[in-house]
Amino acid sequence: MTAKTDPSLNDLFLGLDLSTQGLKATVVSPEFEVVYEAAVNFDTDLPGYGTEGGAHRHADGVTVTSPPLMWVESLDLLLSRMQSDGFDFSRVKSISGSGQQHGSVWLNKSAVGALKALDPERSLHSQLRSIFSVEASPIWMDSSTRAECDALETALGGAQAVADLTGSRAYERFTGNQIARIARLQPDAYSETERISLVSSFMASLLIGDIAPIDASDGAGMNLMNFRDKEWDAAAMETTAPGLKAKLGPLVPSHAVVGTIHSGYVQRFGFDPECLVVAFSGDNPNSLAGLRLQQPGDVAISLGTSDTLFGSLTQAMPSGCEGHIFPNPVAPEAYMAMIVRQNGSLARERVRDEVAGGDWKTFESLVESLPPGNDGYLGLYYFEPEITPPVVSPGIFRFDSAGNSVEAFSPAQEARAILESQFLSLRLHAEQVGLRPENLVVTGGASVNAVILQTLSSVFGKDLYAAEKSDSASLGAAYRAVHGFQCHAAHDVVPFSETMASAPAYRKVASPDPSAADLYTQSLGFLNRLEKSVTNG
Ligand code: 5FX
Repeated sequence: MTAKTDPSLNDLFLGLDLSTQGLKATVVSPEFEVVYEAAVNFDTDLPGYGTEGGAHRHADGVTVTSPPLMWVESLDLLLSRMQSDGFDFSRVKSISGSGQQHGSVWLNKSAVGALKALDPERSLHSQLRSIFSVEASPIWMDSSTRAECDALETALGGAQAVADLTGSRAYERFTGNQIARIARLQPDAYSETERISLVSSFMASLLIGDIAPIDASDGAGMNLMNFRDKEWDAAAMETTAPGLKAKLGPLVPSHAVVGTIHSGYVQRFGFDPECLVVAFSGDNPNSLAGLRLQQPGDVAISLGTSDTLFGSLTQAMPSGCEGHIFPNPVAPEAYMAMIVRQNGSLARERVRDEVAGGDWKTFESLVESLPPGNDGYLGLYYFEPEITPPVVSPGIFRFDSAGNSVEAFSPAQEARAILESQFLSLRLHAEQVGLRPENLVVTGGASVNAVILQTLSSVFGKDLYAAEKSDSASLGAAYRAVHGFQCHAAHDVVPFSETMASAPAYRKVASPDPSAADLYTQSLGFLNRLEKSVTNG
């Protein structure tokens, strides 16, 4: 890195993450030390909006929305809290951010004027309450658009064709399908809409006081963008809604600077007037940066309510059945692929409760009492409908080594079976979208459990490293703020590995059992056949 692009020691970089449940700030120093954090919880800090988990679940059981004005007010509240803490905004060189993917913010003709005219003497939400043409923003949990997904796949030549074009088959939560539904059901609101932002680009808009462009990584979560050339696709747009291109505006690379902070924040909070705002992006692309996945083969597994696996790759293999391909937010020539398994921690905890009375130590002893491979017994545990592989009707399916159905497992077989089948399934589907981990990082709540880590490492046949912080999206936004700042100074794309060169190394938490590696590799085909026999994919 040239000295010109290096930040000075006094500088700070701010990452914001607007998740489903709240808004979080993470501030890092140029050495990547987290020096400050603050958060707002939508339900408890802004109870007037009446959200549960940050969202409104509608009576039809499929529509899920959030009020965009709540997101505006949360920014006011977060910055005010930082001010009360004595946070020195003048040291912030750049800001970037993360937003829950797929959600949309619908702005009417008054929005640009209101954003430009922000008055530091008044709260943001009092000035921006009438800029929305749709006051309930559909978010990623919404699954009301099956008809629109079918229409898109029919128009473009099927699920694989949509995936080949946009990186994912048509998904209910993807923004284009949400737009198609609103355009059909609320035509007046659609025609009053001047611009449609993503949650991420909307938050950047609040900071620059103008409409910020959508970045290509989050743009790929819309089923509207050609994920290879990073341009809106004319056929997808035409099928989705009339005159859509003008309402979406341009796309920019994720490292692009989209503006400087609006003067209202300079006057009210003491920001440096030259503080840069780097394009905001989706939470998963930000997590990729937050977990420092820098080269093909770097893969992260987040063990949470749902288990997510994502990584960087150069050859994209979009699938009409599963997974998503997005442009990589920190390496414009590369991609990221992502697999989501709905039955994650809650499924593990449910089996633990049944076989070990809720005690992890007992569960661990049960798993360890049987050899890797479970003597050929394999179980598939879908307590909830599953995304990968697609399972509509929940159920549990147990098999012996010949693939015959088995009524029940012993507690030890059950304990080992759930871990092995979950992790084998992650590996199988990752390989099917071209992700073959070389360096494996684990994060999320379950990443403190030794037997889970050991099994994960053995199933993938790789050493396993742990990220020290679990909120990788806001941390990734702060890292991207540094990266965008450096790219801007260099007038070029600075390799993210150079940006992160001085970041501390990860801690190794497990090594694979050498006796198990071949066994697990051979089990992948068996698992694939069993999954296909019980799923819809
Ligand atoms: C990704 O495709 C998702 O729908 C979720 O991970 C959301 O981004 C959560 F915010």
